[in-house]
Amino acid sequence: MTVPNHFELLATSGAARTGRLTTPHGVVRTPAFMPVGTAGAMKGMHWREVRDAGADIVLGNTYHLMLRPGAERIAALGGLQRFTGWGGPMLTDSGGFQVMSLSELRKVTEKAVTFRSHIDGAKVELSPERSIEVQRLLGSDIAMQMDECVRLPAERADIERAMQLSLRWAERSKRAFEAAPDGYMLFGIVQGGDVPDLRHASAHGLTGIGFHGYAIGGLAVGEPQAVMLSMIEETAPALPSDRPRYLMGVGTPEDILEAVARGVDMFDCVMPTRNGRHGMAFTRFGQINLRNARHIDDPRPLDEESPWPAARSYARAYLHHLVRAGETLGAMLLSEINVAYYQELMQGIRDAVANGTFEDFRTKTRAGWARGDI
Ligand code: PRF
Repeated sequence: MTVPNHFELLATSGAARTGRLTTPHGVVRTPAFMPVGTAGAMKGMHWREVRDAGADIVLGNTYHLMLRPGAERIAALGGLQRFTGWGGPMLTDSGGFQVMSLSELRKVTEKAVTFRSHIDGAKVELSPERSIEVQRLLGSDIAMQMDECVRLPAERADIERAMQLSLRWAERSKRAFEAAPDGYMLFGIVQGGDVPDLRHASAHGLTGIGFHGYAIGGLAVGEPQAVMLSMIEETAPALPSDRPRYLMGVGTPEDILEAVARGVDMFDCVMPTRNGRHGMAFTRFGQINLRNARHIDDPRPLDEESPWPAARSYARAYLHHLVRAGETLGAMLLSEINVAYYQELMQGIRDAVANGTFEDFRTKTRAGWARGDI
């Protein structure tokens, strides 16, 4: 059975693309950056600010939400969009990746992963079928297949075993998803580490199964940026050009710009909010560490030309003070400033691709970051 396509490609500029992805809870403009609201909240931000910053879609996590408050409970309360008040499109990650990074005593078998909850130590089993069921209960607009991601560097044999297991889990995920209502989507995930032929085999296998969109997983897991970019170059052209491509867990503004240049349409990362909580600001002039003593008497805003009010109004001296004093407001302001900067970047990318001037935008944006904060 063919999988309906909810993605419309609007324009390309080189390998860069811009398009629209229509979900049950609204339209997503691509290239899109999804801020991460792991446990049903954007840390340090109101949903209103996330929306005003320009985000069309946010990411939630199966792993966290199934453990607390529980998928069946969220379903009874009207689904994740209603439960949280976000209301808009949501993509959920499938859980396997979070099990590997957060929980103890994990065991991977053909059938499922078993692990102990990082919250209360309870033993939990997560299979590809249960992951799809949880994501359906959450009401996720875009569900992800369960996969196994191997950290790099790794042996080819280990990368290959995890890639093949992920392909078998992709088939089971697709079968489990088949009864989903119209408009809801399931994405497959390419694995294969830093080995080109394994990347090709994974992309080919997933395309044969057929998904609404395709993610590139298993990158930004310890390899140099050049390896990540060359793996994207191997993988993106092997995926159907009429479907969205999503690079999971990436990254810095530079990573995003370079991945767009290689044909990627969607991204997620904790970086804008997490780094914001640690006193870092993302700007057109690169990253600025507000903890640094050089800001203590600086009356200038972070960027007087920013479209985001907090980035052009608060003095660097004040942000420095808030960060040093450990004030909650410092983390909140830097989180909104960073999420807004990421969205400003994505809007700039979308406009440039639509105008056919992406190369020029890429050069100028990189020059701004390289110029640094002066
Ligand atoms: N798989 C899943 N989620 C992920 C990844 C992956 O490979 C990554 C790797 N960067 C981040 N999040 N399911």
